[in-house]
Amino acid sequence: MKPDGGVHDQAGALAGIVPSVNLAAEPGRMDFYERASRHNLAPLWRVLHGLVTDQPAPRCVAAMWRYEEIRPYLMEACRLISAEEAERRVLVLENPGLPGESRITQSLFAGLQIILPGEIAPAHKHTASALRFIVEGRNAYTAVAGERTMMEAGDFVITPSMTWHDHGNEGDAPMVWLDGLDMHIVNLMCASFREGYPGKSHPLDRPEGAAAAEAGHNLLPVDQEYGSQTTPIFNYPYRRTREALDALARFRPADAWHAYKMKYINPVNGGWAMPTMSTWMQLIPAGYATAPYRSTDSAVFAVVEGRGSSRIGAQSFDWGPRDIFVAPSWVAHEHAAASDAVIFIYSDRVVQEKLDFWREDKPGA
Ligand code: GTQ
Repeated sequence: MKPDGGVHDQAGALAGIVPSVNLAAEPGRMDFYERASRHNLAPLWRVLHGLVTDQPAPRCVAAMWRYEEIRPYLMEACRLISAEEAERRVLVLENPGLPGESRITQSLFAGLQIILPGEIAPAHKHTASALRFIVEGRNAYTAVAGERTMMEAGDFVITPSMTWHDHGNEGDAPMVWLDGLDMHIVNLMCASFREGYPGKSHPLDRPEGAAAAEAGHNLLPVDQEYGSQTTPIFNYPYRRTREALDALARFRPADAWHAYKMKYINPVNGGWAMPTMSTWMQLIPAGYATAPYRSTDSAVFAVVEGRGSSRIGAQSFDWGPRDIFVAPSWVAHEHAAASDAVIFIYSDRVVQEKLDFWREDKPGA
């Protein structure tokens, strides 16, 4: 709901007027507004409180996509268009509060990408960074900047800004992953570039596993310079993430708000793995329920294992493996796990932190 929604409704023809404006005096000002608008001038006082809101006023709403309901649409898309013709055969997860905008939150994109055996999604590069969170399948690769990584369910794979990337499926079953992209942030700043590669696949010039060897073991090549703000690790495999969470849960008590929630980090600087999207993996043990929590970063949740339910504002969602849901900015949410639940999460928190916007709240704490 808009913070000034009630006033909008009452004002009728004077839509846009906020409580600070004397409604009775407005008709006498209309001629001024009209003449000013011809000089590309507009009165701030009519829109001030809608621009500078008392608190976050997300248009994005809580929503869930059940994998078993949407998977048939992915399969149907495969009968209608090839990965090559589509360039990226993706069904966008559109927030119901933002229809037609290709947004799952106001700042972030989410889509499910499907590649069939033998297909290649051709190489391109763009300013937007992408994360891939693997939902289903194995023996498919993504190639980023001349190095391939094979992907499997639960892996978190990164395509940094302006790196050549193509995807291919060398297995015998469909491969599906969740794409998270920051192009809406890029476009807010009008900073987007894109280029297609003049061939299906960009040449490989590094062996598979090179990035993991250089940066995936808490060691970095001495004297190596890093110019990018994105982690040099481009696949965080599920097996190791799961092991870390398991090991943590064996000796630490669960956090009241997060249970066991670990952030993916860039080993070069200890910060978030990506410059525009924060990413986590969360373990909520069977029977555990988290306390209500809210923060200014709207977040996307992708369930890997387990079943449970989440209350987001006034709504409740029952989820299981491969379901995806979204919690808007500043709307309190809490999760209860029926069985050990593992959930991948991404949001724009890293951007908000850099800009000194980010806030969290633990109601009742
Ligand atoms: O794989 O490069 O879902 O460029 C949207 C835009 C995926 C990709 C998307 C993209 C890609």
